[in-house]
Amino acid sequence: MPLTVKTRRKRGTRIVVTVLSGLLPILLGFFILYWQAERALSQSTQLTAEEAIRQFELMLDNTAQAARELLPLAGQSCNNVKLALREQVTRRPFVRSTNLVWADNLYCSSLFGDYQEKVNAGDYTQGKLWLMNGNPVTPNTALLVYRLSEGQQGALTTLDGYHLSNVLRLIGRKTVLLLQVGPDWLSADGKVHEGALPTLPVADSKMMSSRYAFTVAAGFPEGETWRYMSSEYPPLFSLLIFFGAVSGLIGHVLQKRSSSPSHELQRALEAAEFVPYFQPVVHGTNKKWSGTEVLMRWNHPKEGLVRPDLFIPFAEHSGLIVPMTRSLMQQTAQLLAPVSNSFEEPFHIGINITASHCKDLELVKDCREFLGAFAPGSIHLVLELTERELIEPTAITLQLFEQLHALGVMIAIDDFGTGHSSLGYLRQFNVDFLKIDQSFVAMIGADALSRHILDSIIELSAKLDLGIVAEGVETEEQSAYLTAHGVNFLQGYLFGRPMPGADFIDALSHH
Ligand code: G
Ligand code: G
Ligand code: MN
Repeated sequence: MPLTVKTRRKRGTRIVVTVLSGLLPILLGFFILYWQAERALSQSTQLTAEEAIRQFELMLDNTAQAARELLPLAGQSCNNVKLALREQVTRRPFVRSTNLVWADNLYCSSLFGDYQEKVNAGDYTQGKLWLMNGNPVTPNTALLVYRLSEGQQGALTTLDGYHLSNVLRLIGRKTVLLLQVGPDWLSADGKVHEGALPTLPVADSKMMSSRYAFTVAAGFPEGETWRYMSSEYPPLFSLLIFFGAVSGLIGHVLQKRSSSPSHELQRALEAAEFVPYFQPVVHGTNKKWSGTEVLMRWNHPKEGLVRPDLFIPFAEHSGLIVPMTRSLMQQTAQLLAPVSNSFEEPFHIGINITASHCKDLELVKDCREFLGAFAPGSIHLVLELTERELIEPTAITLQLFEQLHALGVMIAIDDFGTGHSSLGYLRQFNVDFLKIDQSFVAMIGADALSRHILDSIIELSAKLDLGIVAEGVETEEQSAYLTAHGVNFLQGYLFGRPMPGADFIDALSHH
């Protein structure tokens, strides 16, 4: 079944597709927001690192200035210069101590005066900076030493780690900031660590000073991206969820539409998948072909040839039966019109019509076009209306049948005997033929009651002067019985099965 089974089979997939089409924009939007948050954070760490570098450079300028002023004094006796050393400490906010060096020997200090200590230039990065973890006076307190030397002369000025860690702490705020000098680095808690700078978990950025030999690292602790997103993006999240819901809904509706029977029928109609099959109707007397019934088939690309019982109800429900029948009539006219001059007497072409065709007068136009395709008088167009759904005699239907009658279109009541049409009904709609339902024909020779009904129908149609067609004739016995009882026309497998147009044209030339 091309229409019903498919929709059921796809139900699970449909839900999955709906959920996916809802989730996709949410996930996509989420990734974009995540990426945006990372960018914002890494911009922020870069700015912080730049600011920290600026601050450290200012402090080092201050410290370096002290060293520059003291350097010329190196070599003089400590007693002569120690006041000058202390003056720098007092005057310069970031200078904690000053020392003079002669021939790599620290011999005078602002703190102790005369003093003796070896100075090893290799301890200083690029000969200039040394981040120490305290000295004998203040062990375990960070200290940054600035070294200036020229020939035998040298000056060492120190910067208290307290200022450095203050910068790391205050500029950083939420950002983690680290200061690296040579093989050591300082954290905001004022501790000195050995080794390379660690990589910070989020938005790690490292920046070198262009003027002094130090590097600053800035970054965020683990999970900062999520924290940032949850504090900055709630309105965007609501928007995402809204988009997801809309997109899921659209996905749902689109699928429902594309898998709905009427959508599938519409597609098939546009793809010209509905084709006419032809079953011959023969004269009761000489068994010559007197006409044909046009039967719709759906040439489905996957399911193969589909019988009309399986899709006509959907077509009626969606209103597509009207354009589908129109297409069937056009194809029939195209096939049969070229051979219509070989018809010795008007050839009966039966088209099945449902009650939904009779809601307006469009059918008149279709019939006029159909008849116009044939040589005048070469055919009779017979509209077959099933007795199972009777047409209500409204103003519009009566007008419709009047106009059809005027066009010369004939009316047959199909499946006669299975419904309950009255004599008045047959008259009102100007009926020309009764088609006896095949269930009665099948009972010939088997069931006395059915045969009785059959006989009554034949008798009735003779009295009303209606033509009579017997359907579903399969055996010689049935054929003989019907002919003997004066049935005008016979239709059934005994004379021909429904066949494609080309086969029908071919068979027609042999009759
Ligand atoms: O030949 P077959 O088995 O296809 O016919 C099955 C049923 O479908 C019959 O009741 C027949 O009247 C109906 N049918 C066949 N073709 C058409 C058509 O073009 N329009 C309508 N409304 N019914 C059709
Ligand atoms: O309802 P309507 O009469 O339009 O439909 C004709 C239906 O009867 C079609 O489905 C057609 O294929 C079928 N049919 C035609 N001739 C025979 C026949 O001899 N035996 C049987 N069983 N079905 C037939
Ligand atoms: Mn029919």
